[in-house]
Amino acid sequence: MLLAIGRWRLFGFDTMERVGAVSYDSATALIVVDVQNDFADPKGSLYVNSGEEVVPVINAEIEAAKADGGHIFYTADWHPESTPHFQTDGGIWPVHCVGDTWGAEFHPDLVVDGPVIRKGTNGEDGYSGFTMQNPETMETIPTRLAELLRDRRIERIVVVGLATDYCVKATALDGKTAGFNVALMTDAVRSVDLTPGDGQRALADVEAAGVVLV
Ligand code: VGL
Ligand code: ZN
Repeated sequence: MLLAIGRWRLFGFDTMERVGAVSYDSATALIVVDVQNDFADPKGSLYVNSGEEVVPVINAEIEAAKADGGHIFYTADWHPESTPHFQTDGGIWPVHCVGDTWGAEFHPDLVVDGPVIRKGTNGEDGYSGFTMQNPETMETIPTRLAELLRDRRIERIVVVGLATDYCVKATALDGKTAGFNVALMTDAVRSVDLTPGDGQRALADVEAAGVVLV
């Protein structure tokens, strides 16, 4: 296990450290990545093993963030019916999170209370909550997330959700690139594991990039 308990000081919480846990304040945001039915419900088309287990863990973080004046943002995978992201159009994924369908809805038990950033509404592709790619030109297009965070003077982000090896990883890495301090809660993520070990490798990759594992 890649649990890094007690390393929170690295993340810039010198005065409010809680060992192995996150403290929130007005400069800190929880980023809840893609906790949607297609990933988090066993009936979902791209069900992430044990995906539903993150919901109560994330709800507890949402309550902690709210209690301490932190911010909460949500991302949602939001695809058109046809996209190069899907196997049906040459991609690698089963059809999932098609906009305005049950699969794209947040898990019914997730507490949703904050801005939602939908990725791919204009047919863009990509995993990160911060950036998307135009599938034809491969041009990188920012989402609204970095701007919304900077508008609120947020310096630190805590990334949780689905899936560790795709959207969680990409969001954490892009958060670092955008200049935020980034933490990832390892008990609040689950992985697709197309190849066994992908989730663990993703955690090692983000840690190597300076993301603090909590
Ligand atoms: C994701 C695969 C395809 C994710 C999205 O949210 O991690 N994974 N689309
Ligand atoms: Zn997707």
